[in-house]
Amino acid sequence: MGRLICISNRIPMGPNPSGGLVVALHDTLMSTKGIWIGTSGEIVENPENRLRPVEGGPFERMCFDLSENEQENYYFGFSNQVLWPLFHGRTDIMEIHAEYLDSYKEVNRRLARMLAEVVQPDDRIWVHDYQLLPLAQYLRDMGLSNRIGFFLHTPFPTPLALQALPNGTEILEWMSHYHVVGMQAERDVRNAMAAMVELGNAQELAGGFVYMEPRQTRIAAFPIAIDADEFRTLAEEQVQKLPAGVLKPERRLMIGVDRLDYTKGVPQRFKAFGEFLERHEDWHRHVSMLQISPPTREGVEAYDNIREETELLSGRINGQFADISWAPIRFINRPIPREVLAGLYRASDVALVTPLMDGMNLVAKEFVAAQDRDDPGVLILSQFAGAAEQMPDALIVNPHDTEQMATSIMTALAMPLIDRRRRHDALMDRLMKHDVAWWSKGFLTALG
Ligand code: GDG
Repeated sequence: MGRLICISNRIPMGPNPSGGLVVALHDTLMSTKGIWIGTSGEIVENPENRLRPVEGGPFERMCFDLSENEQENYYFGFSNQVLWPLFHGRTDIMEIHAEYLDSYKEVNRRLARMLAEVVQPDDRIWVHDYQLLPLAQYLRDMGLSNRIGFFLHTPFPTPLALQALPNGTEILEWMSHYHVVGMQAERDVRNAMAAMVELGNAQELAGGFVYMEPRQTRIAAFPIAIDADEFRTLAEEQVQKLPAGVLKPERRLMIGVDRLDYTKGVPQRFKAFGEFLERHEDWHRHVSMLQISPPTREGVEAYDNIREETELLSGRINGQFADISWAPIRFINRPIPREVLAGLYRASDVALVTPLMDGMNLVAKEFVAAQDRDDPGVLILSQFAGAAEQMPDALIVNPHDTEQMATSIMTALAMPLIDRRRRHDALMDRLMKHDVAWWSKGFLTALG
């Protein structure tokens, strides 16, 4: 059998992978013979039209550079100011410009040409995420007939939302060139299927297949996951090593971990905590929230705005409730090493995972995996995270409903051990069965 060629926008250049997609693919490639291809992260004046090998590492990697223009228009432009908001239900903040789309297509075409030089006839190709949707079509244009699959890490929009993008149906045509299109959740499969049929004149067939002349594609859910066993071991080791002062015996800890992104519902979470503190003066000084939010996509206006909004809110809540020995919110805008994160999850009593829309959300899974089975913490999870379909034993909340979230914080903090254990056992059971190996095996089996 040929190799597995995984392609994603970025590949990790350093030795310690972090981030959802990166960790999942790393684990997949460790167990399969394959190559990982993506951009290097370097911006150069005249990018070479050739993939170059990346030295070292446990498996083969190849990369290419982007020009400044491509970074602006393909990456920050069409990928992150059109597709990302569109796929997360934020059509109101899309920035539609013709040069964004042109560059998006051009980078994908350029990548297809470079790939055609290295792909062999029996290789299987696995394309990842919204930055690379047209890749299969351009590879087909170059005459490649390999098995090609696509996995979307974000949600898929409703047919109505898709119409906010001029020529949005082109996305459906791009998708039709893959043998398999993998989604995170059943809701995304339903949206994609509906869009194909209603807007793409396609025909739904049995077994999750859809026919768009002259090809058929399978659309199915493959919920991404983590190596729960490995993460639990890491958390067990690391909780011992947390620096003094992180934990206080008289104080409960709530944790939030999200890239600083407007989809993650951090303002809603802060407001709910403010509401909780209004309601429960007896909890002042006895609970604090640790919010870790490393910045991403800096320079894009919507990201500058979310940073300002969250800084303002956390400042206001701290100003209103803090006293000389306690501040309710610690808001950290830097990345924290993965192993420290694992220890922090385990040391926390409650996790707040409250996105307004999220493909899956691996933080929810990491938090559960990190818990001590004998004294587990409680997961508060948004109904709009893909993870909610698989994690009904979390406390499911609507992040727009501040009062309900404040009540859920109280429920979580007061939850008896027997209930915490019952919920945790149920969540952990599914995490162990449906781990990252199950995810990649499921997709690759479907790809054939
Ligand atoms: C996309 C989709 C989908 C976060 N802060 C730090 C840090 N992280 C790590 C977390 C987790 C990962 O980043 C975030 O993954 P998520 O799944 O929560 O969210 P996205 O980054 O938006 O990922 C998402 C995912 O792709 C996979 O398909 O689940 O829905 O949006 O692993 O732990 N890691 C370190 N320091 C930090 O400060 N080391």
